[in-house]
This record gives sequence, structure tokens and C-alpha cells, in this order.
Amino acid sequence: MPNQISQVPAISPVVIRERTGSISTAEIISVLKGEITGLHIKQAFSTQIAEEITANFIRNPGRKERKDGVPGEYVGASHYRKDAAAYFAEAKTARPYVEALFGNLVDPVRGLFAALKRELHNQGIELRLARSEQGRANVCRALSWSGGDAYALEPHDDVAQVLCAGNDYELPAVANNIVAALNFYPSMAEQGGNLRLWSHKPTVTDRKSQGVETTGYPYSAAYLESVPCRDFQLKAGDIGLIDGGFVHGVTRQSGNGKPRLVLNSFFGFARPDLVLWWT
Ligand SMILES: O=C(O)CCC(=O)C(=O)O
Ligand SMILES: [Fe+2]
Repeated sequence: MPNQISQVPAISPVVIRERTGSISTAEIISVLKGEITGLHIKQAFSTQIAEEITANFIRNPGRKERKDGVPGEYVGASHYRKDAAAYFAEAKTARPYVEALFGNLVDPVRGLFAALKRELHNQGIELRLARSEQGRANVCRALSWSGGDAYALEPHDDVAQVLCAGNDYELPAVANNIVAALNFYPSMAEQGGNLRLWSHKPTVTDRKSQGVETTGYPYSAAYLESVPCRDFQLKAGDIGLIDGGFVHGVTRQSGNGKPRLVLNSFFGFARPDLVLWWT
């Protein structure tokens, strides 16, 4: 039964690095180049900044419920399942609310973007926000997942949505390279909410076999059953940076009602001399 054979997911080796401290541009570039699959930096930004961003999310007038089939609340724009015109229009509307997440803080997301831009510039590579005639991306979006079953956010990959973004975007070129997914965690639930990473990087054929060709979301428990995985046990103030082509998800969470909040952005090489950044 050839169909069944093609549905056994191949195991792809993962390289994990976990440590405490500040993230370095060298490590970020290692993820961009596929040398590191998953990087977990503990206590990467201050708890005071984390608390302020969380308070700014909770009181943010631009906070909305997602209506695209992925349960959660958000501030900012997602290109997922949108054409470029709709995405860049949403990014523009949401920009003041994304800025309101940081108030007058010297924020860690723009800090990382600026440091990476400097380092890449030294190597003759430009880093910039994705853009089109309609506008430009924001530096991040804030998300609080609320899926209620085994996962707060179901297993998925971040590449399908980039590959299938559409010709009106600059993004699809990045899907041939590594789509790095950057996550800052300003707040975590008491229990669970781990970032789980499976040793599997789906191909287009794999996605077709699972009916997730254009979304990369969600992969079933049955499909992933034979694939090893590992969890990043996150705390407020941590950063997670992964190769978003590998299947990942967020485990169920519980506790005293503290929200699990993530600031997420994506970036990757569109050309050898150009790295794009978007949400
Ligand atoms: O919340 C997380 O830890 C991961 C977020 C994620 O995978 C995504 O936004 O695509
Ligand atoms: Fe993801």
C-alpha cells in the first residue's frame, strides 16, 4: 500500500541548544543556516520588561480574538491565509497597537532586530521588514493561545503558509531556505505551555498526504506517533528560536489564570544578500 508508506514521516535529526543568558547574533545566524534547529535561551530578557509587556497586552485596545481557525487572542497582524494586500493593510492598522505593547520601553524584539541587522550588514547582507506597494510588516505580533485539547496550539509547521503565501508577496522565496521562528515569552501559565518540537521536517508530499498543503496546520497525533519529540520548558523572560520547518506545537496549559503570552516573528533568507522579517 504505497499510500501508507508515503505517510510514515521521515525522522530528521535536530540540534538543540539550551542555556541561560543573552542571545547572540552568531546563534541566531546558526539557526538561519540550519546548524541549530532549536535554541532556548533562559532568562534572556528582564522580568520587569516581561511584566510590563504583559500588562500592555491585557489592556491593549487592539487585542482581538482570532477568527481564522486557530484559537487564541492577538495584537498585530498574521499573514497566515491572507493575500498581501489584506496582510499589509492589517499590519498598518495594527501598528499603533503593536507599539503600545512596548510603551516607552527599550524593547527586546527591536533590540534583537537591530543587533542582527548590524551583524548581517557587516557580512554584506541586508535585513529588512517584508514590504510591498501596500505597506510593510511589523516587527512582531503578540499571541495568547487558547486551544483547549491536548495542545494550546496544535502541531504545525511555519513553512507551508510561507511557500503558499502567493505571488503578490516577497515571502515564498524564503520557503526554499530556513524560516526561523522567533518567540519571546513575556508571560507563562503555571503549568504546561511547553514548546514541543518533533524530529520531522515535512515535505510538500507529506503535507499533501495530511491535507495541510497550504496551511501546515494541524498535523494529527496519529501522523506524529512514531516521531521523537522534545519539549522546551519555558518561563517568562525566555526566548525560543526554532527552524519553523520542523513540526512544533504548544502543550496544554493550566494554572491560576496567568496568560501564556508570546511575541512572535519570522525571518529568513530570500536571497543570499537579503534576509526578510515578517509576522
Ligand atoms: O507560542 C509558541 O511557543 C509557538 C508559536 C508558533 O509556533 C507560531 O506562532 O507559529
Ligand atoms: Fe509555529
